[in-house]
Amino acid sequence: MKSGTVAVVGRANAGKSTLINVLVGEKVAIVSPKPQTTRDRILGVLTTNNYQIVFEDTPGFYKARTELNKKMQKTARQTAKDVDVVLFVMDCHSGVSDEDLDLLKSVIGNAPVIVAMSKIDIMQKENIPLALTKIAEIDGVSEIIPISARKGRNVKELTNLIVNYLPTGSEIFDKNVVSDKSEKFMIAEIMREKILLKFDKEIPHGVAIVINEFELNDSGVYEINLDIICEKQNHKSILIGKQGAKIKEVSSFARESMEKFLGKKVFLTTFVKVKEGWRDKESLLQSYGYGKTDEFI
Ligand SMILES: Nc1nc2c(ncn2[C@@H]2O[C@H](COP(=O)(O)OP(=O)(O)OP(=O)(O)O)[C@@H](O)[C@H]2O)c(=O)[nH]1
Ligand SMILES: [Mg+2]
Repeated sequence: MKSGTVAVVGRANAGKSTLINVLVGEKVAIVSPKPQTTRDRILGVLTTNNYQIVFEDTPGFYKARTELNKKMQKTARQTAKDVDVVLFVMDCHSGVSDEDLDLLKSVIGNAPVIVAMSKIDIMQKENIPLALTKIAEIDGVSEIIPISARKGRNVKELTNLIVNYLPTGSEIFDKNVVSDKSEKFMIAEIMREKILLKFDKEIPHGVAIVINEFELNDSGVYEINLDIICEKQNHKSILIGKQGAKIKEVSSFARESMEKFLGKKVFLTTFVKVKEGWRDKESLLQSYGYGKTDEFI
């Protein structure tokens, strides 16, 4: 039996969470077309009779501005340190930039580094060899593999590559475990995912979700009550929309996903609240679950 941990790192929006969901075969992390979707380290676990791989999803590398951004960057950097393998996801569909290569160099350390060139389904075939060459020139890269999580291309091959680099050992998690996160966490994330999909990026980047109630009642229905915290009064008006139309629409969209995820009916109530500048306030960041700064040093 082989088992070990794999840090999945790369630029924001490279396709890390999409890839982990496909590798694990279940949705463990939310996905959106907007950069900075993932805010926490999320484990996705793949177990077979021969191996267990613990994938650690991370927030994508992005210019840090707010305290929340800085925490996210630390989470990613820290995760890349203490693992058996680093899986660097690089979206090469519009070419490989010097910045991509610098980021790649910055994660090269003791653990083997596998580069997954993502989104090859939207990449011009003739550009693949040049991208491969540029990456291969970086010292310390163990493997390079072009993949498409969306089309499932080379996903099995990537899994096999990873297994080659894992140490022999017993399972870290019980074989039925697919994630380290609770259902309650995923419910909050699903709400955030729908807000990411329905609003321009300034709004979702300033949103945090607080679950006040998450209970299965006697009739087998989940009663969920949550607050959508936003940063400004005008964001609140946008989130609510004319006569509450927007919040109704996004809540019903989220409820459907929550029902699918929980396999039960959901009764969802949502409130929009303003907490000015919460992304720069340590106490609020902590109360919304974004960890102490020094935890990640
Ligand atoms: N065409 C194509 N799009 C993809 C593929 N994988 C992911 N995407 C899209 O890329 C966007 C970003 O995907 P995510 O998985 O959220 O990216 P991420 O790297 O986790 O992003 P952050 O959490 O913000 O760092 C989404 O719109 C995905 O649907 C792929 O293989 N092909
Ligand atoms: Mg992500």
